[in-house]
Amino acid sequence: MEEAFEKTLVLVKPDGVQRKLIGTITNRFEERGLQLVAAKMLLVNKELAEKHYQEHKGKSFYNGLIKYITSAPTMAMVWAGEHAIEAVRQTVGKTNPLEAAPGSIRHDFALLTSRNLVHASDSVETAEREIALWFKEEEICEWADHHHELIFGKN
Ligand code: 3AN
Repeated sequence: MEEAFEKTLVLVKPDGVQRKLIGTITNRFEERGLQLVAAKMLLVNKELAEKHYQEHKGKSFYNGLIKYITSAPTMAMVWAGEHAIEAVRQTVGKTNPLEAAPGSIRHDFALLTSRNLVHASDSVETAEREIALWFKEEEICEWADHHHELIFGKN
């Protein structure tokens, strides 16, 4: 596998915030070795919601999705690490919680696609677009992870 230090956007959506799962969800990524480089809580406005979910415009669940993501605060984060995009998607689990692997967040804490707790970028291009949409450059805190060699060391 090619080495790739990546950043990815993660949202704990309103269901995750309301159910007090921010700590549990954040813990999964920290324990796996990923690095938190940005975080903020915000009440998402319609404009941001529509830009974020632009690829779903016109789908049957689109209006409900926009209504939901704007209904209560969301916790937005940027996580970094080698292959962070794939690793985070794996820890989050498949879109439908009933198909998500045991041990993934969506399997362990959710039952429905429409309330699947977390969003995570699905490609390098999407991650770049989404991070730029949610965070200003100065809100990203690059910091040296002293565990780097223990987590990403190569033999
Ligand atoms: P993922 O979040 O796993 O990348 P997407 O991008 O297909 O999945 O969907 C974005 C979000 O839209 C999902 N997290 C979910 O909240 C909602 N969604 C997707 N498909 C459906 C559906 N069939 N019914 C209701 N909500 C859906």
